[in-house]
Amino acid sequence: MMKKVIFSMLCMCCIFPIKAQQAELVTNIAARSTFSLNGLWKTIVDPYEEGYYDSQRNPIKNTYGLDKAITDRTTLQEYDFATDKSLYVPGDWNTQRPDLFYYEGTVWYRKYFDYQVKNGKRVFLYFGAVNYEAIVFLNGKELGKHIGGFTPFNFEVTNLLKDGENSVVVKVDNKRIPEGVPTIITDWWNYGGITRDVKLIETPETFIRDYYLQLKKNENTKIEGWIQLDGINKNRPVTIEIPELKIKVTLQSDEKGFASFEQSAKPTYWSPENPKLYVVNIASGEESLKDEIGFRTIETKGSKILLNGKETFCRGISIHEEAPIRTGRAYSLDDAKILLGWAKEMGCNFVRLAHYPHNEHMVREAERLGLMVWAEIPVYWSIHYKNHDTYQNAENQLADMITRDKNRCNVIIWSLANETPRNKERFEFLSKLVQKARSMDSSRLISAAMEKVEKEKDVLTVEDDLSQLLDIVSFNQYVGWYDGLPEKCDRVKWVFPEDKPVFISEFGGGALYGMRGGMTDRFTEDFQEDLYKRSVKMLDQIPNLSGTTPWILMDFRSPRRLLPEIQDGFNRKGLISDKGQKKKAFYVMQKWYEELEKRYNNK
Ligand code: GCB
Repeated sequence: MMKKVIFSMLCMCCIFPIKAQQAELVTNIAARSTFSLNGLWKTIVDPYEEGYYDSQRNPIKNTYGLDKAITDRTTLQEYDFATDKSLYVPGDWNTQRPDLFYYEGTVWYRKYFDYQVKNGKRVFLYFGAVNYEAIVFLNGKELGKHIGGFTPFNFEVTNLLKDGENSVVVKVDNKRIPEGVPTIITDWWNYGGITRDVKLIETPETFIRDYYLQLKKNENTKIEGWIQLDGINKNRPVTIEIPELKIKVTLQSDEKGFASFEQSAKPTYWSPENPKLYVVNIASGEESLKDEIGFRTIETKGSKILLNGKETFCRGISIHEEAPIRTGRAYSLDDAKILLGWAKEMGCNFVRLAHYPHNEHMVREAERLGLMVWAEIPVYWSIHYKNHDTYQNAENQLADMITRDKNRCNVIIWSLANETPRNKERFEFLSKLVQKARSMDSSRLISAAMEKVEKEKDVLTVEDDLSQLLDIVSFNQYVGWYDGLPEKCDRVKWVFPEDKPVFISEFGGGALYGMRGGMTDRFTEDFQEDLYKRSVKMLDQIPNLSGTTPWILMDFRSPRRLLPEIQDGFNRKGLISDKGQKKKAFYVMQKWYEELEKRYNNK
């Protein structure tokens, strides 16, 4: 088990990074033998970080991570997990306890679990996500730290687990920091906590840690892939089987546990109309992992996006990872089913999972439902472009997102940033991220949500050097909301010098469900409906337009939205309210997407 050294290096022929801060990421958790640590955890709210630092802010020896119990009353100890309150995991703390609604800082989590140590097994402690910084202890030993609120991480704990009762403690800190990714200002709620599943993963001593299997770019009659084993006995046979395609390949991994292959195949392509997935079995030694994998091609040609060689229009919607109806951070398959079910009802074939990697249920369920995905990292607004650690943090989040989701054929776009101000440092920062994304995955499209400019009165365009590095010209625009009134949509002209697909990654405006009024009365459903009608007409005039993801599917909590009785802490640009009620504009999109579907089917 490696820990605490923060560096990354390239691993053999595969270009996926090894991060030594934690053990390298174990993927496809759903297919593995796991032991859930979800449920109630004991917690201590620790705004001054008493449990970790002394008064001079030096780490203390007697940290809460040691999980000491008060056994006799002569002991002076000023914390006690046993008698303190609990929180449910997975889940944000803000919506579980009224006293934590606005809380930003440290909360300690502690869970006891019984475990039976098994010979010949390795064990990893896995977290789907913790927002924002996690320091993890097992049986009093500090395992390491993870930074970034939306990506998974794991530590090997094989030699630290005890037979019988074990204690895991996590110091979770969601304080916003200027050099963080994201930085201190975002337009979403900074939900704190262990927000996704926690598991122990059991593996054989040598096991299949990761693998890649997709259609080969530009050679769509071949499936290519690689397998990465982890353990002492790495040099051994690995079998890949796709029974429905009658494929069975046996490879010999090299001394580093790596094996790659290419195989001719004629799979039925995955598409929104037919989201075909194939059962894939990968086996080595005593282990066998099952996945469901789809095959498709994705490319751009001039101003078109081609899916399986056919021009496609991405009929999308932006979605935050916000729980439907109950509000709070979404994490479950049920949440995913509701959110994506609404997208399907709107007529979508595409979703933008904004503004950070969503939980794995969202991506996998979207794949089953035939929804293409734009996946993104929280390089949002004004982060610290000159700061090397900020860059490394962003790159780690990107690498972890790609590592987790690289086998999901529905992910067609990795997006690297949202509305970042144009300047030299930002360009260098994002150029490096583009290179990183392409080096890890050259098969998908790379994008970023840029901003529009008005180059002369009513003439709109995108003027951003970054777009030369991207596969599509994607940008957010709020003509009719932040920029004038909806009638402005009727008179503007859009021009795009580059021959690339144009993608509008945000547009829209706010409305409180049920609030009615004139068409120019802000926050009424009538205003929002009119804005959508005019926006759709305007967008229909853009010849290169290849997709849109209006902002946003559902109202979501944001501390920046303070208008009493209307916003009350919610960004109201949802086409659906936080209680699940559809606003009038929802049906404008539904109608337009129905027309677009027909139009593109007839091409
Ligand atoms: C944007 C941001 C998004 C905001 C939205 C808004 O441009 O990308 O995060 O929530 O506008 O509602 O202002």
